[in-house]
Amino acid sequence: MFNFLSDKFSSMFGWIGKKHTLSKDDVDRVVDEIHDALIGADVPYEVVEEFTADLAEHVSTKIKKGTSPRDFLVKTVHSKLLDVLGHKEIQSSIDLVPPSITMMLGLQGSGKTTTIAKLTSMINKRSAKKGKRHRVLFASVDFQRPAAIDQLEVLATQVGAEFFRAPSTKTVEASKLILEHFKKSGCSYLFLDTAGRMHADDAMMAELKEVDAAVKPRNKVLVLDAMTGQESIAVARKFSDEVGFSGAILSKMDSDTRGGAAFSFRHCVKKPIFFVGCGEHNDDLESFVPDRAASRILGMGDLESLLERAEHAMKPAEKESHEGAARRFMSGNFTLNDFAMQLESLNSLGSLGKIASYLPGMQKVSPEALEKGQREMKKFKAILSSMTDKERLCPQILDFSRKKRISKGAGVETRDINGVLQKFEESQQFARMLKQNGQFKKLFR
Ligand SMILES: Nc1nc2c(ncn2[C@@H]2O[C@H](COP(=O)(O)OP(=O)(O)OP(=O)(O)O)[C@@H](O)[C@H]2O)c(=O)[nH]1
Ligand SMILES: [Mg+2]
Repeated sequence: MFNFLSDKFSSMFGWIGKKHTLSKDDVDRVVDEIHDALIGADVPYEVVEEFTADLAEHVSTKIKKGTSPRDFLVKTVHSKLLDVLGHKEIQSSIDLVPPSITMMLGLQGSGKTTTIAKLTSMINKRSAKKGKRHRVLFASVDFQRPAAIDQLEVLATQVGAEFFRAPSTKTVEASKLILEHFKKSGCSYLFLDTAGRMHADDAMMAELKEVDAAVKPRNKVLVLDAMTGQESIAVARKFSDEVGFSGAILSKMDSDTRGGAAFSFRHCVKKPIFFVGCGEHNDDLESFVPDRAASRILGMGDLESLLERAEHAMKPAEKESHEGAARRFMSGNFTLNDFAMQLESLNSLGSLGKIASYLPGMQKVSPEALEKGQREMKKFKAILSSMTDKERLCPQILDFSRKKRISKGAGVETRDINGVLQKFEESQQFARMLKQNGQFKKLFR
C-alpha cells in the first residue's frame, strides 16, 4: 500500500536531508519530483497539476531558523496531502447506530460481497470488546450471477451473520421482502449486497435507484477497486451523480502498490474513504485515517495501524500473557518462552512483508530478504517448540546432548540452535538499550 509513492518520497527526502538550505533550483526539483511521482502513481494529470501548483506556492526557499529543509518539506507536503486526503474533523464513518441498513454499490468484482464479511468481522470485534454481541443480517439482490447469493451465504456462516434469501428474483420485490424480514428479525444491522456490472451503465444505475427507493438505506457505500486506477474516478463520479453514496471503501490496496486511487478519489469526489481492504481474509480491513495514509506516503510508516492490527489479532487471554511478556521484554528480563510468544504474535499479524509495510523506511527491504526472514522465523519456532519448558527458562543448561535432541526434533542443525541462542541474547541487549532511551515504549503498551 503506497509503496510506490513512499519509495519516491523517501529518495527525495534522502537528498534533501543532506542540504542545509533550499535554493530556488532545489524547490523546483522537489516540485518536479513530486509531480513525476504522482503521475507514476496513476493520479490523473489535471489532479497532479493542481496539487503541485498549490504545493509550489507553499514551498519556498525561506525556512524558519532552526528548521532543516527536510523537516520543513515533510511538514509542508504532509499538510498538503491532508488537504487532499481529508482532515480529521471531516472524516466520518459508516453510521452503525442500530438498526442500520447498509447498501453496497460497485462494479463487478470490486469487492462488495467480501467487504460485507469484513465489515461484519470488524463489528463483531468491536462489540466483543464492549462485551456485547450484535446480530447482523446479510441479504442480496444480486441476480446477475447465479452463484453470487451462495457466496454471501457462505460468508455469513464464516462471520456468524444471519442470512436471508428473498423468495423472489425481481429486484424491487426482493428488496421489499428483505426489508420486511429485517424489520421482523430484530437484527441490528442489515448489509444489502447488490449486483455489479462490468461498466457503470444506465441499466445498473436504474436498478440501484429502485433498490435505494425501496429500502431507503442509512448508508450507501461505494466499493472501489484500487487496482483500476484512473478509471475508478469516472466510476465514482457516475455513482455519485446517479445514486449517491455516503463514502467509499477502497479494496485491494494490498495489490495496488502505486496508491494513486485514494489520492484521486478524494481529490475528485471529496467524499470520505471509510476503510481500505488490504487482503482477501475477513480480517483484512483497515480504517482509512488520512493522517496515517499521509505518513505512509511520505515513507514514515504507520505504527498506529500496526498496533491496531496487533490488538485485533490477539485473543483476550493471549493479550494478557503478551502484556506480561512485553513488560518483561521492556525490563530486559525476558525468557525464551517470552521470545516464542513474541514470535507467535508476530505470526498472527501476517507475513513479515506485511508487517514491514507499516514500518518507517522498511518498504525498501527486498522480497528475498523478507523471504529469508520468514524462513528463519519458521526455524526459530520449530527449535523453540522442541525445547522443554525448563530449557526455555534456563537456556544455559543446553549442553551438546540436549542440543542434539532438539536439532533432531526440529529438523535443523545444532548450529541453528546456537544461532537462536545468539539472536535471543542480542534481543535481550536490544531490549535493555530500548529501555534506556525509552523511545519504543508505545510499542509495548
Ligand atoms: N487482494 C485482495 N483481494 C480482494 C480484496 N477485496 C476483494 N478481493 C477479491 O476480489 C474478488 C472479487 O470480490 P467480490 O467481493 O466477489 O466482488 P463483488 O464486488 O461482490 O463482485 P460481483 O458480485 O461479481 O459484482 C474476490 O476474489 C476477492 O477475494 C482485497 O482487499 N484484497
Ligand atoms: Mg458480489
